[in-house]
Amino acid sequence: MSLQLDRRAFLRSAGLLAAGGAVLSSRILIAQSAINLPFANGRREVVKYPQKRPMIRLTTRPPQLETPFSVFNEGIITPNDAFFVRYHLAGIPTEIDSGAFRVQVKGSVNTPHSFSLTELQSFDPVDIVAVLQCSGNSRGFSQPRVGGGQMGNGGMGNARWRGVRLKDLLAKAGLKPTAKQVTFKGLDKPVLETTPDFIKALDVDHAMDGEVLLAYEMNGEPLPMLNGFPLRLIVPGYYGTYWVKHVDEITVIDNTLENFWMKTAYRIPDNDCACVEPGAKAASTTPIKRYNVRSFITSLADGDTVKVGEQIDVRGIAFDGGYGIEQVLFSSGGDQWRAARLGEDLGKYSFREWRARFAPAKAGVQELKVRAINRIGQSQPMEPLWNPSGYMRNVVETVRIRAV
Ligand SMILES: Nc1nc2c(c(=O)[nH]1)N[C@H]1C(S)=C(S)[C@@H](COP(=O)(O)O)O[C@H]1N2
Ligand SMILES: [Mo]
Repeated sequence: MSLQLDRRAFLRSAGLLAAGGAVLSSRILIAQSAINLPFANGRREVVKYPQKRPMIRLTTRPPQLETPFSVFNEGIITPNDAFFVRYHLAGIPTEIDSGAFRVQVKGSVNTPHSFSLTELQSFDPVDIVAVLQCSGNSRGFSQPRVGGGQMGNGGMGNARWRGVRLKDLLAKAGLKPTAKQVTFKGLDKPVLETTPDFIKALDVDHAMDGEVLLAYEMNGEPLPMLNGFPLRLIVPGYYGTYWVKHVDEITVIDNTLENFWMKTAYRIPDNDCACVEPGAKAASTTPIKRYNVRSFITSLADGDTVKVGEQIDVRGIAFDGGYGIEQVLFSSGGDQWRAARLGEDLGKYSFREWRARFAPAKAGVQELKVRAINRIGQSQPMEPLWNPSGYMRNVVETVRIRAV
C-alpha cells in the first residue's frame, strides 16, 4: 500500500511547490482563519494540510503545526488529524511507496538486516498509549523570551501506537559486544549542505529495554505522512526529539554520537531543575530525557464566563515521563487545593483525564489552577523555571475565568 497523497496538492498545500526555481509563498494556501497565542508575536494562521484538520501553523518550510488547544478537551487520545507536526529540515518526504520501503539495521551487528513493512508486521505487534511532547512545547511563554519555535501548549499529543519492539530487530541482527549506542535517521533531508542531517541516538540499554518501538500504526491507522509515515521511533516518556520519523536507517555504534542534534541542540542545564536564573547560561549541560509532570485544564479557557453559584464540572489532562500520575489537585478562586477525580488509566505513559467540581462564590475574575503529582512524588513548580532553550516548561497552569 502506498500513501494516497496527490503530490502536487501536497506540495501546494504545504507551501513547497517551486515555480521557476522560487518557492511559492505560504499565501498560496488560503488560511482558514488566524488565532492569537497569548504572547507577543503570537498571531498564527490556521491552515489545513493533507490528512490534517485546520491546525495552527508555526512555520511553512518545513511545515510545523500546533494542535489547537480545544482538541485536548475532545478526549484523552489525540486524533491523528489534529496531532501536532514538528520538523527541522526542509527536505521532507512527500511521497513514499510503502511497498518498496525498507529500514536497515547495520553497524556493530553480527548480521546487518533490512526489513520491509510486511516483515516488520510479522514480528509480535506491541501496542502502547504514549504522550509525544516536543521539548519546546510552551516555549512561547518563556520570560525572558528565548529563541526557537514559539509554541503555545499545542506541541504535544497522546496516541495509541502499534509497532515492533526495537529490541526484537536488534536481537535479530545481533549486537556486537562493543555496541554502545543505536542511531536513527529518517528520510527527511537538509536542503543546504551545511545543515547537519537529523540523526538521534539512544544508549544500547535504552534501545533494548523492550519499550522502545518502531511504530507503523497510530490510533489504528497507518501513520499520517506528516507524523512519520510509514515508520517512526516511539520512545515512551522521552521528549519528541528522539521519536525519529520516517526511520529508514538504524545504525549501532561503538561510541557516543556527537553530532549537532545530540551535542549542541536538545541539551538542558545539568542540574535537578534543568533550570538557571532567567537570562543566565548553564555551567554544564546534558541531553534532554524524560518529560516532567504537567497538567492542564481543558474544559475552560482564559476569558470564559460562568454564572455565580452555578456548579461547574471542570476537566483536564495530566501526564509525566512514565511513572504515572498519582494525584491531581485543583484550586478555584484562591481556595485550598483539593483532589480531582482521575479518569480511566490507559497506562503510565498516557494522558490521564481528571475532573473536579466547583461553584464560583462571587462575581469577578477567578483563578483556576491545576497541579499534578506522579507516583514518585514529583510535581510542578508554582513559578515557571527558565532555561536558555525554553525546554521542559511545566509551571502550574492558571486559567482566568469571569463569574457574572
Ligand atoms: N525525521 C525526523 N524525525 C523527527 C523530527 C525531525 O525533524 N525529523 N523532529 C523530532 C521532534 S523535535 C519532535 S517534537 C517530533 C514531533 O513529532 P510529530 O511531528 O509527529 O508531532 O518528531 C521528532 N522526529
Ligand atoms: Mo521537538
